This record gives sequence, C-alpha cells and structure tokens, in this order.
Amino acid sequence: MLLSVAMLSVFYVAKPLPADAATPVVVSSTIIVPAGQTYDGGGKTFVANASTLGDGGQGENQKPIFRLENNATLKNVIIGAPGADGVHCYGNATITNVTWQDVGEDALTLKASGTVNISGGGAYKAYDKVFQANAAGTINITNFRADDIGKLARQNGGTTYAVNFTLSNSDISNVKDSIFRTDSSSSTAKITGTRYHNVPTLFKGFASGKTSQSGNTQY
Ligand code: ADA
Ligand code: CA
Ligand code: CA
Repeated sequence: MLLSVAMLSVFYVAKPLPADAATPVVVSSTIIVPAGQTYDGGGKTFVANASTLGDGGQGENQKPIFRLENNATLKNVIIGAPGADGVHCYGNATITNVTWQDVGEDALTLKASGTVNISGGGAYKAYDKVFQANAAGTINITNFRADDIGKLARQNGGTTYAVNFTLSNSDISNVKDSIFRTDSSSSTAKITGTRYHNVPTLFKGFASGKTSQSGNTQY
C-alpha cells in the first residue's frame, strides 16, 4: 500500500541532541589544571559566568576560565562567549585542539616563564590580542586558524625580556594590526608554511635580524 506523509510521520521521532553538545558549561570559578596533568574537554563548550569571571569585553583583570599550572595540558575544548580572560599558563603548557569562538579580553596568557605549544584549534573575533606574553618564554603555534583579530600574539607592552614566537602551517585572516608584536629588542618571531589574508604586517616592533619567514602564501 502507499504510505501517506501523515502515516510516515508516525515513525519519525525527533532525536534530541545530547545535552553535552548543546549546552555550554558555565564556569563560575576558574578550572585549575594541576601541574603535569591533562584536562580533556571532550569537545564541550565552556563559557564564563560573566558576573564572577568577567564579561569578555576589553576590561583588564578578568579571570581566566582555565588556569594551567606548569606542564599541564588542555585539549579538546571550545571556549564560547563570554570568554573572560581565556586561559592562563604558569610555565610550560600544551594546548591541543582548543578553539576560541569569540575571544574575550584575550585568549591565552603566558603568566610565568615557559614554553607554550599550541596546536590545532583556532581563535575568532578577537577585538585586540589572541595570545599575550607576560613573561619570558616561547610560544609555538601550529596548525591554527585565526580570523577577525587584532594581533595573533603580543608581548606585554614596554617589556624587555625575550619571547620567541613561532607560527607554522596555519591560516590567518583579517588582522587589524600584525601577527606578532613586541617592544623588546631581544624577542624573535618566525612564520613558516602559513597562508594569510588581509594582514597589514606580519611582524611589528622586532629588531632587525630577529624575524624570519619562509614558505608562506598570501591569498
Ligand atoms: C594589557 C595591559 C597589561 C595586561 C595585559 C593582559 O596589555 O596593559 O597590564 O593586563 O593587557 O595581560 O591582558
Ligand atoms: Ca589585556
Ligand atoms: Ca588579558
């Protein structure tokens, strides 16, 4: 027999999305990842409670959603809006597959000396900075996507310690200022294998001989 639409509809039961995928986790007090440990967000979206961590606007002194102690790893996390002050890293950190959908005051800050290795993921809609270096160290970014940002990474204004920045195999578009910016004559930056579009300048404020680039393409 022929089945009418009305009869077929009997068999269709809308399946709700898993609650985890649909509902962001609202973080009211900073999630601390202890030294040497890994926090795997399992692809969930995390947002700040605006009244306890910060509204993700350009006001300073907002709190981070995640605080990583030395040698911690953060992976498989989406940070939604409000992003407050994002992620703070105290020493070495590994950041894998973390996406900031709408960067808050900034996305991630190096708060104590170390090496931060960021791979995969991306950052979008950063009014000013994505990554902020407030201590000497190294920030390596690879396989990253960023769009509609002020700067990809910035050493804290007026500081003279050395920060070494690298960017590789990434795609960066619609930048207002520069990809890497410093005021320190000892800092270095290197960009390789990266596609970029609508970027006024790759490097700003570096001393001569402190930057290098190869294998990049403009589109
Ligand atoms: C600005 C501000 C610094 C610091 C930084 C940050 O550069 O001048 O004092 O707050 O932002 O870490 O967000
Ligand atoms: Ca700031
Ligand atoms: Ca900040």
